[in-house]
Amino acid sequence: MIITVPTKPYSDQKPGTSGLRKKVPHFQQENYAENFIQSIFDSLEDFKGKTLVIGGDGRFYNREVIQKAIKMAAANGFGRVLVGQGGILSTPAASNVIRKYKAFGGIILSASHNPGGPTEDFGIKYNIGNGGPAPEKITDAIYANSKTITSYKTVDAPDINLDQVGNFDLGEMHVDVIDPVADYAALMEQLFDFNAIRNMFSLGFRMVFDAMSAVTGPYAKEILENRLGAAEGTVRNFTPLPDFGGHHPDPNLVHAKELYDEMMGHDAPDFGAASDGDGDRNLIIGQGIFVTPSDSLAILAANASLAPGYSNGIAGIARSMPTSAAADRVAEKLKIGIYETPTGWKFFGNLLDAGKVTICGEESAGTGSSHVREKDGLWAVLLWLNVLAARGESVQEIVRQHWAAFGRNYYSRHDYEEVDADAANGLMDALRASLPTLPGTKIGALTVEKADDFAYHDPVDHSESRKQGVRVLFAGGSRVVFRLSGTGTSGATLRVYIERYEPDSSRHGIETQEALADLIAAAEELAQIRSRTGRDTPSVIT
Ligand code: G16
Repeated sequence: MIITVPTKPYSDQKPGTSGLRKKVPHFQQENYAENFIQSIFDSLEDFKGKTLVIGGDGRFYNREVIQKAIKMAAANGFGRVLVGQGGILSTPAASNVIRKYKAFGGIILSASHNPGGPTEDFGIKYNIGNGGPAPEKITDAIYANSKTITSYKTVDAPDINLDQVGNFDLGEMHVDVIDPVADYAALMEQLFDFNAIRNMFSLGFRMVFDAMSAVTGPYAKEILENRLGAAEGTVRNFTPLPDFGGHHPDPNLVHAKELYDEMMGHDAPDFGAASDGDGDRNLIIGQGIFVTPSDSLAILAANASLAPGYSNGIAGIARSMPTSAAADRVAEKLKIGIYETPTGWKFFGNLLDAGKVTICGEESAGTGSSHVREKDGLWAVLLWLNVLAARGESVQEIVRQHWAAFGRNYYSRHDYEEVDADAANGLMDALRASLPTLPGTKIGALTVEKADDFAYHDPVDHSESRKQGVRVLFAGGSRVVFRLSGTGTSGATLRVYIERYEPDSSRHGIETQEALADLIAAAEELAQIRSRTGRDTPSVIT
């Protein structure tokens, strides 16, 4: 019953920062998803008879592609597929299942924080046996295969019933439909002091978690309300919807504005948090204070040993280059390694596998640890809860004390979305061309000390990744970074990352955009954003 279906290649299946992301109608083109999945399988070796994990964030088209992927896995010779009930597995839960059951790898269907629905976004990515996103060597091979593919293999069989936990046979292959939450919740119980957190809730600690009608709903309900005793109603928007209720499931200050406003208002709960479409990003807000992802990484790293899973300390910290240097100061104090990688969680995998780092984070609302090989939204929320329970202080107190001890890295990201791709590339080319002449240049009161295009040499496999973002570093430790997003699905998104280090605690109460005003002006002068993109203001400021 294995059938070989002739197909023609598509030229645009190059995986981006995190897999292939396109609009749903694009994925619905004839054989588009099948071509990409076959190209993944054709890039892998020695998987016959082995296990593949399949799951997704429940967005529109998830179920259809899961059925295709299961049948293609059977035809290509996998021995077993583990698939989440309802086709659901959050990205960190999928990473955990791959690791726990020693699977060969996994296919995760998600476009993360991008909107979902019949005309919105969809995505497919492949994770390797360590549970993490495939490294560039594999994504390059997938792209190469997608350009020459002539056929794909599938089986002629009815769809698997995804709605019930159970076992099925599909030809020679076994399919296990598994509870998507159980293994993940068990892992969280091992890492954190559930008794202390439960006790904090029982004493009246109030929290709001916005699951944004996306995949973390069932995980957060089970862990926060059922196991930790948070009041019913703590978890909002907990039913995963194929279109996320028409919202962007992006936990930032724009798309989680209601939560932000509530946390800034009178009688705010003690703690507010949210996660994204596929459950790997997080938003952390205390009463009257938003914690930037870069600060959250630094604070979690500094306090991790309060949680049982990290009580022996952490081996090192890794952050993506555009993430602020707040974590570097923690690493210095703890006398542990700090690694600066390109944007993309895949770059942390080698460092984690080699035991060089325990905690990783990115400015793009991602934090995680060696427990899986993906960033993990709910993990970050639980580590915060563990720290709050252990210290008995508010988020605001913990953040302010951290700044007083380490200095404050004022930080903001300005995004210009859906910019004309040629204009965005022209802007980056011009910046790159100006690099040699920038050092010594004065812009207002700022002097450029160094300027480069970030390149990464992986200390474990010695691979090189070039052109990962233009950095302009100013005397005194401030900087602006420019790069184009690798996750957008229409036009180009220019990201401008702005950072100033302020050691003086009497100057830690300034509004962020105000504290960064001269750097924001310098970014405009350096890149000519207005004239090149035709935009007066960023589309999103975080
Ligand atoms: C993905 C990657 C992250 C990256 C983020 C933003 O996150 O996994 O490592 O930081 O995209 O990338 P870019 O700046 O290229 O858009 P997610 O949550 O979308 O999977």
